[in-house]
Amino acid sequence: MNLDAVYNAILNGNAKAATAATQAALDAGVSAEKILNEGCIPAMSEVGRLFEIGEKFVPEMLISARAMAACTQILKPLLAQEGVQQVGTVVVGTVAGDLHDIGKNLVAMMLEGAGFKIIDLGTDVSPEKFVAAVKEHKPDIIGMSALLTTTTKSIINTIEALKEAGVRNQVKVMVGGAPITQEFADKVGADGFAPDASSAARHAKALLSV
Ligand code: B12
Repeated sequence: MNLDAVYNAILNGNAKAATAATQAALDAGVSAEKILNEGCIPAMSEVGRLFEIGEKFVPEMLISARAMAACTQILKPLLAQEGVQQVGTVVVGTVAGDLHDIGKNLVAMMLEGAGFKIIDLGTDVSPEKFVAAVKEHKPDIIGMSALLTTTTKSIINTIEALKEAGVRNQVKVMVGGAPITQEFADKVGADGFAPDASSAARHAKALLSV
């Protein structure tokens, strides 16, 4: 089945049409993962490209993001496998100064599907808040998301704060988001990087050898 209807509805920021098209694709037997990877995510990438060349503006990005969120609400229970054994705890959050949460939410969703317990701190999460969450929840991994070149600095600040609080060696650090690369992850001393949500889940399991 062609996922153009899902793609176009998200691109045009039409949440109602996006949910209807997602439901229609599911009814036609298309897997949730395929709808996400071949309909929803490419649409958001195109929104970004159009923004970059000045053909879309912030309010339009926002309504596309809302349409995407409406689709992922439908897909979430289907992506999270039922009855999977808990393999670890992950604290996730978008770093300080950054409000982008679509990618972070997808990563959380896929990790949950892979059997991780998720503690989602939301967006604009300060280094102090990450540190407090590590102390409180004793997670196996923290996953930091950054979408702006300017907020990649917040990842560095957070890793620094974890060191200062003496908890850096108690937790694995994973980083991701559009401007993040393996090279950046290595440079800042993160334990892991993944370019997308499915590989994030695989990588998280590998980090814990589960
Ligand atoms: C939607 C969007 C918005 C929405 C966000 C809504 C929301 N609830 O998230 C709104 C309108 C609010 C917004 C605002 C802004 N945005 Co914006 N936005 C985007 C856009 C179009 C899509 C992002 C997205 O959701 N992508 C889809 C998801 C699925 O992909 P993803 O986030 O990359 O996540 C995947 C991977 O990176 C990875 N991943 C993500 N996080 C993590 C974490 C871990 C641990 C791991 C392992 C993996 C991982 O897995 C994810 C799933 O596969 C991008 C363009 C783009 N191509 O990225 C611009 C973009 C990120 N925005 C940009 C800008 C400039 C802004 C603003 C500054 C605009 C303005 N002038 O106000 C503000 C900043 C607000 C702020 N302080 O954060 C620029 C950033 C440029 C830069 N290099 O710094 C971009 C790249 C657009 C562009 N091409 O210029 N934006």
